[in-house]
Amino acid sequence: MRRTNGRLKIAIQKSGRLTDDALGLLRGCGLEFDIGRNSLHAPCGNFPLDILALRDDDIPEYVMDGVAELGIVGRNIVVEKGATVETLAELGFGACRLMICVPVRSNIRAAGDLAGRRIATTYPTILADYLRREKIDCEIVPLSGAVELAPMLDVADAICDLVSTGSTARINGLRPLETVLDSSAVLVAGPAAMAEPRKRKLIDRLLIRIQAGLIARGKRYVMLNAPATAVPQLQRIVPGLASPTIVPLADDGMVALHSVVPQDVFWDTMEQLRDAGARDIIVMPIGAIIR
Ligand code: PRT
Ligand code: ZN
Repeated sequence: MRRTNGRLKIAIQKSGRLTDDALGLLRGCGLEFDIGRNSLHAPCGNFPLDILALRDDDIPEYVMDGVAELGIVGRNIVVEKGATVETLAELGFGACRLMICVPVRSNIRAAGDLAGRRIATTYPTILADYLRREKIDCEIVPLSGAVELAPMLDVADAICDLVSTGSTARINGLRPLETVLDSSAVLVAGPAAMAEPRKRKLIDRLLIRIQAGLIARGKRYVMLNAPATAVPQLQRIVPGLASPTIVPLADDGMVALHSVVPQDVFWDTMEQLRDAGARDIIVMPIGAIIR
């Protein structure tokens, strides 16, 4: 049994694509901590949580083994490592796809054409599972980096690597063929921590904060004034206004209407709201929605 001081540890990526978003997520939960570029450990001052900064590849195993109770890491790494951890939340950043790409001029047009070919990847486990599922028999060339160069160096006929914008593949003369896995950053917990009531309670407290931030993301608090007679039409324009707070104004026949609305829906419908009689429209960001 590991020694415990009653605090949780959360492992995040030390320095990489997920670092800023992971720190932003924790700060958005009201956690106060001081973490420098080179620090590996930062205690939170106002919550019993310590932040560990690690290489992303090590996070699933550390969480599985209970070195840290929680981790923020790409789903791609969790699946590749085969870690027995529980996914508590999808965090809405670090989105990418693990894709098989082939040289632009390749005669490989569909997944079936990969039979008998070589695919270079840093994700041999996920790729092997995919090929088994799809009943495609080909050789996996495991590499530790610079996978995009493999076809040019004639080390492989195709690659299987992460793609987000697709520009790296394009620059290296590759075109996407098949998606093997959709990924984004996830919050994971270790089985031992989830089974221990005191830790579980702390995890649940933190999770409520994280989910409150996730629910609020992309939503805005909208306040507007309108003639009471216009309310049904306003509700038709913005379905999110289905159960708004409506307060009568001193001006006869006018009401103030308050509601939470998805940001994109609001901007798409703003002109229609004005045409329907809405005035003095105020849009405010929301920090958290606690359900
Ligand atoms: O040092 P450490 O081991 O911690 O970091 P790392 O270098 O292994 O990981 P890092 O920081 O590159 O990525 C961390 C995580 O971000 C990944 O595990 C994914 O979950 C997620 N992520 C999201 C990505 C990408 N998008 C991504 N585009 N990880 C890597 N890439 C690479 C990809 O490998 C390719 O080289 O970016 C290139 C393609 O990008 P596009 O935009 O040109 O398609
Ligand atoms: Zn890594």
